[in-house]
Amino acid sequence: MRFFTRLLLSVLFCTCASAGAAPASEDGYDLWLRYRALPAAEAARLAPHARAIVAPATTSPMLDAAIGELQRGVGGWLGTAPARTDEVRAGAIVLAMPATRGATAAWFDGLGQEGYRVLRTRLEGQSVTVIAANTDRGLLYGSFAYLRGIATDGAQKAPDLRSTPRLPLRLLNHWDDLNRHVERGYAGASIWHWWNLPDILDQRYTDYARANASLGINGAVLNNVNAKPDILTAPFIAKAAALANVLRPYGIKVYLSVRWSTPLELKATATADPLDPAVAAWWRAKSDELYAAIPDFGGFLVKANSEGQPGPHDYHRSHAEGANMLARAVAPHGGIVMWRAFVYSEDKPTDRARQAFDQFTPLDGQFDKNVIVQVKNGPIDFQPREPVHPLFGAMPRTPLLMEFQITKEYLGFSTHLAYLGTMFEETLRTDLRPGIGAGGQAATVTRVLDGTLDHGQATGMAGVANIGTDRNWSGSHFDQANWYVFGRLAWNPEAGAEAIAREWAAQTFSRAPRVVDTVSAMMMASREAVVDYMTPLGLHHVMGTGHHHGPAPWVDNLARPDWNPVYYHRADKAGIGFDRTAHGKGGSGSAGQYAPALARLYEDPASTPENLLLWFHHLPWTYTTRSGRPLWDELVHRYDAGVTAVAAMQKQWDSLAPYIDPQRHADTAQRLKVQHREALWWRDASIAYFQSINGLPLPAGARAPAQSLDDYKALKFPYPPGNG
Ligand code: BDP
Repeated sequence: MRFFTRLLLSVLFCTCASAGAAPASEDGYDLWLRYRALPAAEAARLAPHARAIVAPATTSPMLDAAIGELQRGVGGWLGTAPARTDEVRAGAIVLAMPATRGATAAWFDGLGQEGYRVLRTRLEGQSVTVIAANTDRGLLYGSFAYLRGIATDGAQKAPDLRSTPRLPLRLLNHWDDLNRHVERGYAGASIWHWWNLPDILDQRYTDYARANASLGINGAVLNNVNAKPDILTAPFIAKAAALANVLRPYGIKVYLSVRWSTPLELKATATADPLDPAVAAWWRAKSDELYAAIPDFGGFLVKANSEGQPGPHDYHRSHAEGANMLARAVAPHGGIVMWRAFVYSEDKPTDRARQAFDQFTPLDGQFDKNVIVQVKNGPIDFQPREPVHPLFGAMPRTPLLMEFQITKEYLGFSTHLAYLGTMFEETLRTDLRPGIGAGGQAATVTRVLDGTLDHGQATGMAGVANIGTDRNWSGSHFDQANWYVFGRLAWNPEAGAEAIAREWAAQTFSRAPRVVDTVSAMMMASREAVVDYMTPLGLHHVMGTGHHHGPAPWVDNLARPDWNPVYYHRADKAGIGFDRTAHGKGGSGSAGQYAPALARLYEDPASTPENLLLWFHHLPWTYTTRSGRPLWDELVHRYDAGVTAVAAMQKQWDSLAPYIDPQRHADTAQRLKVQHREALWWRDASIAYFQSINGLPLPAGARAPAQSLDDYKALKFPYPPGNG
């Protein structure tokens, strides 16, 4: 079809849509890269500036990917994809590198290897849109940024963008098993079809890569941290190599999780002792084999001596000795080792929240250069709210990588709407040395990651993926936003959760201000609502055993004390909360692991942020909180606030029915309904339990739980997703 006929059709279509017809149904597969036909006025603004794509004559897979995406995007919006040419002409989009004829040197200033500049300017006398970068990778990211700009602003302004990533490692961690089960996955099976690989390549692999490249995500750990030895056998290396070939044009490197005892279990060595020469030689040879198959292989991720996984401690060697042995195997190829700090011991009776710090800080300075210690955002385990992990800022001679969990293991799976941007941002913005940066730059977690705090090496962020075979990738439409915000914050940790929510909403649903305002308002309040109805005031780990679905604060019979909710909330007749103040005051001492200025805040209930009160303190039920309410009343008040907030989200979403396509609107409405029911359940079961402990009456006006405590305790959940 000729361009103008198409344009006319899209004009007609869009006029109908704005005249009141409901938007056409969508299944969410396209994520935020929807490129639906633009309304007439917007198409008319864009068309004269997107007539062709001018690209360097030398081609590369990444350059082709960039051009392919520009053609797909502009083609979707206007009806005709701009052709590729090597001649500059008026109204073209020019992909420029420093060698491009007529290019201005200043365009490339400070862009480094990954940055881009997008601007409307003149080249060879013609008015053009330039996407400039020093590398084809920069052009890929610049092309996506150009498309995002139009998707969010409707081509109102001439593009003028410049960005470089703040962190070099922007990685997804897939907890995907080789049988396609996804540990803590709530969006179907693993997208990696290991059985069919390497011969059969699913279109999803390419679309996954496009989505990641649009955010700047540049690495993927393909398999679960609870790894099997098989991943390092020749057939699986060939499968991983096939995936690497699909992901490479989108700038994504492949990494693998490895099991410490692999050579022993594959019967190639008699031990897995890192200091045994045969073990080191095996890992060197295996690395050579990996790099022969995947020349740009990223490296290894290791969960060792954690939750029953083998590790160097089995041979009385330290984490550093173990990590360094692996690091030396990949170093000749430029690979890295990401060694996880998620450890807590089976036989130590000390507070679990302090164990990683206790084990790792003595090792600061002992790791090889290409080892990065990967630390979860908080010291326990991805709870709805945790304080920052005390290791950040405490290992000045060791690069630390942030591990966030995008999949919502503890925040309602993919049923509850919880935007994690605010949670990630809360961690990244935490000032590790409050007061000390006064007048200067605060000692934020971001600055640990970008290396400026201790003048170390810039690292990055890893996000435990929420991606699966569900048609919409993430289980729910709103969970796509958590993948999105992770990627955007990994690129720029200071981009702002709200700004990111708004741009996601505009691309995913509609640019209409009413939609963007309402959707982003829902998102911004959503995580706090979950905290309120699940774990208010610093409570944590009070969810159901194993699957982590629903409330179970009463559980006290698990093998290890620190698996039991009662270990964490410590409620008794007199009070509630975990005393983590100094030993001298009777606490576990973990507040003292923070830098002195932060530790001082946490040592005193009066200066502890109220949202972490019961994380750090055991307080009487009568303790006066900042609202003036006694602690018990405040707790009940928070549970109620959480439920009320979900009801408010339902109303907000209902009000958007005319603006959102029926399929995605109905799906989200159903989930919100379940969320409301489950928020009430959390509230009622928690109140019923704590009341059975403290024997206090409910605060005036508070509604009694709908059922008895025994009813809540009796609930069973066979076959939960993501577990086992
Ligand atoms: C916990 C999960 C468990 C993971 C573990 C980890 O419950 O499935 O294996 O973390 O991070 O959150 O290793």
